[in-house]
Amino acid sequence: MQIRSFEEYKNAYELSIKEPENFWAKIAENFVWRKKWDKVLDWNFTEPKINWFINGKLNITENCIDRHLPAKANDIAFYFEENEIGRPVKKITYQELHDEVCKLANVLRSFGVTKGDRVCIYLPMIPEAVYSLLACARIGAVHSVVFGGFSAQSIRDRINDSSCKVVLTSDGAYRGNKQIPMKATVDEALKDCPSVEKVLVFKRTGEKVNMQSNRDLEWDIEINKQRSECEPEIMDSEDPLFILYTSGSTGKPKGVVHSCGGYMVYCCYSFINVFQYEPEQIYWCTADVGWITGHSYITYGPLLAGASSVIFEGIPSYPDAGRFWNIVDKLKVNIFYTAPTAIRSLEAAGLDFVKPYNLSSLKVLGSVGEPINEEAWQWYHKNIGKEKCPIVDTWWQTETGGILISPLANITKTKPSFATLPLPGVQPVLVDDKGKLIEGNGVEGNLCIKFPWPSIIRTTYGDHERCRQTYFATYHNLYFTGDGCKRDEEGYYRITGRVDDVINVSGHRIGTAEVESAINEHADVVESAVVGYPHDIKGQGIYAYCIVPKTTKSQDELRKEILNCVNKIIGPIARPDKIQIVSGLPKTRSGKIMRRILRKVAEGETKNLGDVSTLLDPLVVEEIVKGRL
Ligand code: 7RM
Repeated sequence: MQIRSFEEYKNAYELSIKEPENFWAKIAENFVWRKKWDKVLDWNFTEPKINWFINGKLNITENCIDRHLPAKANDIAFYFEENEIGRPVKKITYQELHDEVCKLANVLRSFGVTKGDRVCIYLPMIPEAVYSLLACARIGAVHSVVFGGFSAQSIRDRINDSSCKVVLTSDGAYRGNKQIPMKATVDEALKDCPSVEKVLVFKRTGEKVNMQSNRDLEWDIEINKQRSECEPEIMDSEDPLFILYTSGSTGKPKGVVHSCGGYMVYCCYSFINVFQYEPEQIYWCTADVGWITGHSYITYGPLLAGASSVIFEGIPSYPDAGRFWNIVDKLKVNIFYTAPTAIRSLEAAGLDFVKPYNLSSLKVLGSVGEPINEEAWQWYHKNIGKEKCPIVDTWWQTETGGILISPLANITKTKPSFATLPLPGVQPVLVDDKGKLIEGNGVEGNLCIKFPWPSIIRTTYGDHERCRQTYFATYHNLYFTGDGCKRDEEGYYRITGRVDDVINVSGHRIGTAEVESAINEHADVVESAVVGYPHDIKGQGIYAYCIVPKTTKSQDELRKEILNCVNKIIGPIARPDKIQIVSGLPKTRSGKIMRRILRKVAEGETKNLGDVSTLLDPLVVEEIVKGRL
């Protein structure tokens, strides 16, 4: 399964294109299947229908845990570093992981959760979050994790969209010097969630919470009633494993659905190859399980590979900007995987926060979530990797399930800000806006993938048509990523960012339409338009233009209220950085907002705004330029 040289990479790549079924069958043979598949792949991108390892039977947790026990029962699966500095690290062996996951799976079964039922997970970054995903997978329940930065209303929408039966949460969360309520937020969400029967509450902060009788139960009490053995549910390759909601250019977030077999195979294969993980190494991905990175490269990938990894509860800036490096030193981390936004903020804090720590254990550095600018790349390379660690700039998406374009550590020659080359089995193409293939090198276009890989999105929960529309209808017979991309003279790929109305704030995907509709909930706002603009630390910031024709409030008051609206409807992660009150928006005669102009103004451009001749009222632009923030 592991590629060891560039030569081997090229051979594997070639084989994966010529004989994809043989290629993936060979890799899939490394896993425990209760029944082998009859056929490797059946697909079309028109419906779309994508089936991998057809009629294969498995349980992913058996592959993540049980199969490692004979050799690794006492090896560390996770090191847990708490939010508070100076605490001893908590070690969780594979045997302990097995026992905890089984007990929790049995609790879920005792609640009447069975194969196919949906379970919502809203937890801080603690080992119980990882146990929760695995406990669901153990019994064939479909997990739907909601990131802790989302509001009660967002939780409610997600729970209702997939009618979750159970919610797994905690009393509160520690995040830096803040204590954040979790259960209270869930209570608020559940005021209108008829499908929810039980809520299991983990005690983390010890804060007082309301417990509704017959619905809410204490984690420890329930766990202690259960045995630490739990027969895994036998799943079909194409049974859903999880739903994860993600934002797009229109409407409410979509529930991206991944299935068991293909996801397992690709997750493990990509983890081992991109990071070149070697037994005994310590791996740390700083993501949150609320995002796809936390699913694929904190939970499933590393466990499938039998790795030892770090779970960190806190944030990079607490108690100071040296925290990441303190942990790397303390735990002798070998592979470190984080987001460009974190790198930029730690760079801004200065080298005094890096110098005290011994980072010589580091062998490989990773980046994910957004384009990494050259300056951040160089800083990371020089000051963290001491110019001896390759940086794997990993491009992928919630919908792709795993890393698609990335260097393989120490194998692929890296190039700052390039995700470099596709993994075996991945066939990227660039197309122009009409869908015409752009061939050759030294070109730029919309990034599509023309052949399925095992962990490709299967559907969007409850609405297959939306999946087709969003990803497979833009360009015939291609999966469309929504990203723009360059292919340089060497054939290396460089992702330039979204070409749709999605903004990437600190690596978090936010739909401008969603923010607009949250802002429009404010009684005095009649219309708004939201765009992204370059932000030194976050990558992109959120710039909102709001029309507020009649109001008795001051601009400051309005801004505060608009922020509260977004906070309440989506959550703090979607709060605009800038809010400009305007009297009109630049529209074409057919009523379309010209976002191109708004983006330019938000970027700070005041003169070359392009063609404004189709505008209904060109004076609007003058006003906007004058009032820009
Ligand atoms: C893993 C994740 C996906 C979007 C994607 C891109 C952007 C992610 C990179 C990147 C440039 C990268 N999933 N993106 N990784 N852009 N270089 N290495 O982030 O679904 O939350 O976001 O993120 O725009 O489409 S995600």
